[in-house]
Amino acid sequence: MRLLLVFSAILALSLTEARMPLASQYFGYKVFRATPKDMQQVLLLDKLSQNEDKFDFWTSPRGVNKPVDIMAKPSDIEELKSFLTTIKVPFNVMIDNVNENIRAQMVPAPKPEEISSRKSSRITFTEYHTYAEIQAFLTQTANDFPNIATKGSLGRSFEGRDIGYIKIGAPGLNKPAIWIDAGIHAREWISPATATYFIDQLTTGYGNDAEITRLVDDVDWIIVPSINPDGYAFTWSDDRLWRKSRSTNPGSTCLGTDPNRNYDFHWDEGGSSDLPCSDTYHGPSALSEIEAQHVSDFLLANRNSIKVYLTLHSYGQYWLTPWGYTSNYPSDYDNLFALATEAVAALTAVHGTEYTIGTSTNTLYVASGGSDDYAKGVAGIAYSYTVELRDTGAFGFTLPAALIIPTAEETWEGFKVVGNAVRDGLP
Ligand code: 0X9
Ligand code: ZN
Repeated sequence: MRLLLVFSAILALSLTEARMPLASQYFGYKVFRATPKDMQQVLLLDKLSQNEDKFDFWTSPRGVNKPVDIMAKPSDIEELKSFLTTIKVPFNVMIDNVNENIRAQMVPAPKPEEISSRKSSRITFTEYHTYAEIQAFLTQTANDFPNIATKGSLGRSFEGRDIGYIKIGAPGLNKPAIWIDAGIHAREWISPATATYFIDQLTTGYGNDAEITRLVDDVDWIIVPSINPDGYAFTWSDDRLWRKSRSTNPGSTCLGTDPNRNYDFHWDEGGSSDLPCSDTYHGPSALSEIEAQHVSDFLLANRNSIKVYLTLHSYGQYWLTPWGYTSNYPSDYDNLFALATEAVAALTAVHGTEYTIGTSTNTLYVASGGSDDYAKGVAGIAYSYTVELRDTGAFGFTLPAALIIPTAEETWEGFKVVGNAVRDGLP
């Protein structure tokens, strides 16, 4: 017995050690919440956020009295604190040791060799899953539910990963469709987890739940759980807090473009960076990213059937409408707002989770080149939403796996409202 204990202790130790680079990468990193009190402070924080190497802004400055979450490495903590003190911005510590949260998120921790191959096909919602597991789940779903589910591919990523999608819908002609994508920002892990939950609900509920049966009979659901697979794989293998794609940038050693600044609608018109090392780099040209090209091709090819475009992000609990490139409102904003209000009411009814509804620019900040703006502005999909899932910063990107189910189940109630509205015919 004793020997067994010793043996499992050694095993646990060696597993932790084998994963050391990732497991200890963020040791001692802290996330501070700074709340600017006037416009000058907002601008100073914004300037700091453009110093791309120094601090990782988990959220961007949004305005007076709007909190900004900033991660600092141990050696920069004092500098950040003294900067905030000098410019008189009140702040507090939101996350004391980022590494602790990351470790907790990776339970059970996969062995390094499992990261790219772990292929449990039956997905669970009590832990986060790797890219390989998510793709295997799509294949398995298509096999298990051949009458209503088909797996397809948008194409391959920069590093050659398949961008799998699943179409869930009973056979029928001229059905309206809903598009849901997830994982455009690699570190927002709750997003793919929530998308896979939707796939599970739609398939296992068909024939068992009257509402879901109607939603699958009358609507086609196109769900892409990982539209930035290289970035997502990288968050498992190398850097848990990576945000962008993993493409190379000529003339720079920094990799990646922010895919949500890369779309070809008012591209590079504000809120994106010209610097390849920045987390909001817009890329060398519009649609430079192969992943964004694949999404664009699919949306354009199916623009007549897709009635709603939904893209899952985190965090902040916002249900956002276009536009993100301008503070102007779209002409049909009232329709977008009405549906969002109904969806959020259903979402909030589950656990009391509150969401803010509004246009991206007016609720968050200007950020041009977003996929939501492209879906509406170019593909002509009138109803386009970015949903920023839980939480409001207590865990941020390091949301515990125990919160996958509460998050996904409340969001699903909101998404069913959208599904029913599509079934009924949107205004
Ligand atoms: O900045 C973003 O890309 C999104 N927020 S996140 O914290 N997940 O990065 C918001 C995008 C809103 N849509 C547009 N600006 N088009
Ligand atoms: Zn995001």
